[in-house]
Amino acid sequence: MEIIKSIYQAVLEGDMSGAKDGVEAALSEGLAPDTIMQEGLIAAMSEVGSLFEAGDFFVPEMLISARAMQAGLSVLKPMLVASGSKSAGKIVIGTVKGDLHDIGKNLVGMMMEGAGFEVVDLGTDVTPEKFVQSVKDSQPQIIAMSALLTTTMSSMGLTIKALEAAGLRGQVKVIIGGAPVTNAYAEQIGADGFSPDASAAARLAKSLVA
Ligand code: B1M
Repeated sequence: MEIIKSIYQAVLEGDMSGAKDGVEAALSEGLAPDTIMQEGLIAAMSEVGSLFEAGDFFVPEMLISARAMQAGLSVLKPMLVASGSKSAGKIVIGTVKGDLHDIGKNLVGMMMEGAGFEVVDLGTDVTPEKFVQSVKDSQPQIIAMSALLTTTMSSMGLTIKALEAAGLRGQVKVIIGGAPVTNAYAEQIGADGFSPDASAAARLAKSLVA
């Protein structure tokens, strides 16, 4: 599809207005938001990752591609979030300490909102202490943590330990995700669940509060 190709290209080139206009055009052509997201935005970001690994892209290029992707996503957000008014529960979400990647986390937050959850977004570089404090302040049913770096994943386990130490582990479910995270890792650190993508994360959250 021509329009999907142009969105893909805009993200690859870090063209924010191209990505935004492309998504708007794709929606007016009647393409499904999920197709636009998966085949246009996410596919392009994964190509950016491959180019970075190959040494053809550097951090600045990765960053401007990420901004273009966010611009496209902001157009899709109302469609991804269109939901009923009754709250399914409250979720605190954040990217763990030392990690600044937030596109996947934002996508998970949007899908959670779409599934009817109230979402408290702590942003990026969230310390275990901040997650613990958020449980005291916001009383969520679920904490969702995202990590994109193998070097920051360990903060997920540390956060679970900090919740235990604060005597709060029993009152909140912990779910995790992000490119390097696996189900085996979730089991290893005692999380309540793992999901490989944002839609699966929303389904998992629903099942945990059912
Ligand atoms: Co970074 N980076 N980056 N980066 N970056 C990766 C992750 C990397 C794999 C690239 C590579 O080498 N191929 C690599 C990590 C290697 C590793 O640890 N194994 C890497 C590196 C090395 C780095 C730096 C160290 C580079 C440097 O400075 N030398 C640096 C670290 C900075 C830091 O965090 N402290 C860095 C910086 C950056 C930018 C700032 C430039 C930018 C981030 C901008 C931003 O997020 N605002 C960036 C980007 C864009 C990437 C890539 C290219 C794309 C990530 C992305 O947004 N993907 C990435 C390569 C790649 O992943 N292919 C890469 C799209 C997004 C939708 O997918 O986040 O995986 P993702 O989310 C998915 C699922 O994982 C899941 O749902 C989402 C989709 O449905 N999910 C969850 C995510 N979180 C979840 C939580 C859940 C459930 C599911 O909770 C329940």
